[in-house]
Amino acid sequence: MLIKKKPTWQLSENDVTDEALMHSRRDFMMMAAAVAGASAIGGVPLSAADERVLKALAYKSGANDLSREITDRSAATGYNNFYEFGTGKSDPAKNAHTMKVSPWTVEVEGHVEKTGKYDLHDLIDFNTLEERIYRLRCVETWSMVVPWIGVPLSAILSKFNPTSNAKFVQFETLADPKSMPGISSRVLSWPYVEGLRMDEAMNPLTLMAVGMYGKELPNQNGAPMRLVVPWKYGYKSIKSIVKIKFVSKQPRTSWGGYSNREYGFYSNVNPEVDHPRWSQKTEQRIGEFRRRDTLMFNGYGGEVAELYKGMDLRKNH
Ligand SMILES: Nc1nc2c(c(=O)[nH]1)N[C@H]1C(S)=C(S)[C@@H](COP(=O)(O)O)O[C@H]1N2
Ligand SMILES: [Mo]
Repeated sequence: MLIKKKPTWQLSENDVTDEALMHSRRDFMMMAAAVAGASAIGGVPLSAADERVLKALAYKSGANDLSREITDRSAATGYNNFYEFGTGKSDPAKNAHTMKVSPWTVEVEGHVEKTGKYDLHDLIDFNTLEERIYRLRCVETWSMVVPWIGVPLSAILSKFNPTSNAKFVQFETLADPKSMPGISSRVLSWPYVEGLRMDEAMNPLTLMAVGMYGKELPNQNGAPMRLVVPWKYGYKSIKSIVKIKFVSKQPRTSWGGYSNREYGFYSNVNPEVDHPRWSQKTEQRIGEFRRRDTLMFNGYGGEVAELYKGMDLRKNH
């Protein structure tokens, strides 16, 4: 008999809702409801529309191991990698407010039937937002646990009807020299690009996030939409996406261009494969002093190990 394992982000049915958390999240829920066209909710508590959004977000806290380990919001929004705004960890929080995130247009190209330019709200159904508590692990050995809000990437990609030639998908970040002081530096190639194999992109764990901690994404975390690919190193989770391109060959990535030896295309979290400049066996949660053992696939092996069956994970690092 095939026993389907419960995904790690799915919380059990009898979890209790935490009132306090729920209230701090009202702003975002209201925004989501407003986007969904329910304009009559202003100030009226728990209208039908409000309730619907609340249900869609399915807030259940204190439920699994990860929710007990949630990183302080101030750490997750104040210690960032977003090189377009500088290479220092506090640069993005300082500089990213200059990026204009509304309106936001995304260009869809390549091997799909429905290429074109889409508004953010055509891509994401704000009625179906989910909260998922995921670990994020930077290649630089720090990690954090964040309550992300978003939709499965598969729900977005399938809208465009990919053809059988679409084997990989490439994503591109906004590159605006006026609002992004970091792109005058040649540290990476701009625009920032990343890619996934089609089956990785369609895996139910892969999330297109529009919010975190019950609110819209702060600019420094990749507003208005960014990927979260929890079994891969953080740099695969590309921010502020303006282009999605369906391609037949493994696409170029910005970090691969920086050093292919250090940053492979797959970039699965793997304690057994050292980064050329440091060991990846342990990691440190932001805000903790002790080091933890790094988990294969960042702890999501039950859901994704299958994708790499038969591949040499040292070669395909
Ligand atoms: N466009 C863009 N996306 C990016 C980056 C970047 O520099 N530019 N940095 C990546 C890296 S290295 C990490 S670890 C994560 C960090 O996400 P966070 O700042 O939300 O923690 O974003 C990733 N996405
Ligand atoms: Mo990173």
